[in-house]
Amino acid sequence: MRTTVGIIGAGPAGLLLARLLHVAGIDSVVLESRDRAYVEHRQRAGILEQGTVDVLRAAGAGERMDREGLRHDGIELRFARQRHRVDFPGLTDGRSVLVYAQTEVCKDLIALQLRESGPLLFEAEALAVEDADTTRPRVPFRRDGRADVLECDYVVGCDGFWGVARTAFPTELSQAFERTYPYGWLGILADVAPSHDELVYARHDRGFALLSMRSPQVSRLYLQVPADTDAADWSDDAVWAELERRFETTDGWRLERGPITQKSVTPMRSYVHEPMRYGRLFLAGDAAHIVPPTGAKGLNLAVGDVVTFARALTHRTETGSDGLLDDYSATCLRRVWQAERFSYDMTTLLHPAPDATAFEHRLHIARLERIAANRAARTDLAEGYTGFPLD
Ligand code: RFL
Ligand code: PHB
Repeated sequence: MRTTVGIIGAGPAGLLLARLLHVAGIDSVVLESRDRAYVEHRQRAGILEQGTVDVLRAAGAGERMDREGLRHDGIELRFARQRHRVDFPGLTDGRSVLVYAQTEVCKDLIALQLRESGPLLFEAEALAVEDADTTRPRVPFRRDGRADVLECDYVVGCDGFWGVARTAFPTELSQAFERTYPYGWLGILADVAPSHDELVYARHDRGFALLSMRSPQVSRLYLQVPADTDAADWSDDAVWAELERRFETTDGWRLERGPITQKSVTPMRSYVHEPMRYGRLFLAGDAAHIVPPTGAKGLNLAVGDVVTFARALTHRTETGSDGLLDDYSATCLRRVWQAERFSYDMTTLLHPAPDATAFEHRLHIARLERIAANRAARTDLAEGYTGFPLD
C-alpha cells in the first residue's frame, strides 16, 4: 500500500487529520488497531473549545454537533460550601465552550471518512515506523493475521500515549517531561438529568468532585480517588454519598441520583515529548503530550496539532516550501506548554494532595478566593478554559 500521509490511530487526532487532508486534496490512509465499536464508545473528554468547534464545522463535521451540542457560557467553582460562577463570554470577548462528547466527535468523523474520504482500516495494528529520517518512511502493520506495509511520504503518529510512533525517535534526540499525580478520577455515567445546567468544579477537604454531562438526560460525574483505586471497590451508593458530601452547599442545592451505567478510574499525568517531529515522522495529540483532565484540554490540544500539520503540508503542496513543516514542533509546543501550565494549575488548585502541608492547603483556598473576588484572576481562568489561540 502507498499513500501520501500514513496516519497511525483513529482517535480524534487521526480522524480529524484524515478529514482535513481530504478537504485539502491530500490522500491518506488511517491504521487503527481497535475495532470501530471500541473507538466509538470509549468514554473520554466532553468539552470542545470554541476553536475546536470552528475547525470541526469548517471540516464539514459540524452538522450533528450544532444540533446536539450544549453551549456553555460558564462554569461554577465550589469551595467552602459556596458557589462562584465564572462567566466566559463576559470575560473573554464572547467566547464559550460546547459540551459534545469525544465519542460523538469520533462517530461523526468515522461516518464522514467511510462515506467520502480515503481508507480507514480498523483492526490494523502498526508495528513500527521505519526510515523516518528518509523521504520514504514505512509503517509495517498487521491486519487479519497478515503482515503488510504502508509506504508514505509522511507519517503522523496519532496513536495515543501507548502507541508505537514515539518509539521511532532516537533516544539521544528525545526529551520527556513528566509528572504523575498521587490521585486519579473515578468517573461515572448516570441516567439522570444533570443537577446543574453548567459544569461544577468542587474542591472539598475530602477531595475534588466534578459534575459534567453528556446530554440533558445523562450526567457524567467524577470523584478524586487515590491513584491505585479499583472502581469495583466503590458501590453505587458509596459513589453517590461521596458526591453529595463534596458538592454540598449552604443554600440547599441537591444532587439528583440515578442508575449508574458505567464506572472507571482514570490516572492523572502530565507529559510532554520534545521534539514532536523527527524527519518525516510527526507526533500529534496524546502520542506527544498528556494533560490531567481538570482543564478539559486533551482533545482540544490534539485538534490544534493536526490543524497545524494539515496547514503546513498544504503550504508545502502549494508553494514547495518546507518552512511550516520545519516549524511544526515549535509551533505546537508553544500551545502545548500553555495548556500544560493551565491544566497543572487547575489540578493543583482543585485537588487536595495527600502529601500537601496545611500551609499549601490554605494557599489553594486563598487562590480560589482570589478567583472568586477578582475579575483579572477570573479572566485568566476563563481565557485558559475557553482555549489558547492556534497561532
Ligand atoms: P487517542 O484518543 O488515545 O487515540 C489514539 C488511537 O490510536 C490507536 N492506536 C493504534 N492504532 C494502530 N496501531 C497502533 N500501534 C496503535 N496504538 C494505538 C488507539 O487504539 C486509539 O484509537 O489519542 P488522540 O487522538 O491523540 O486524542 C486525544 C484524546 O483522546 C485525549 O487527549 C483525551 O481523551 C484525554 N482524556 C480526557 N480529556 C478531557 O479533556 N476530558 C476527559 O475527561 C478525559 N478523559 C482522557 C480521559 C484520556 C484517557 N486515556 C488516554 C487513557 C480518559 C482516559 C481514560
Ligand atoms: C467530561 O465531561 O468528561 C469532562 C468535562 C470537563 C473536564 C473533564 C472531563 O475538565
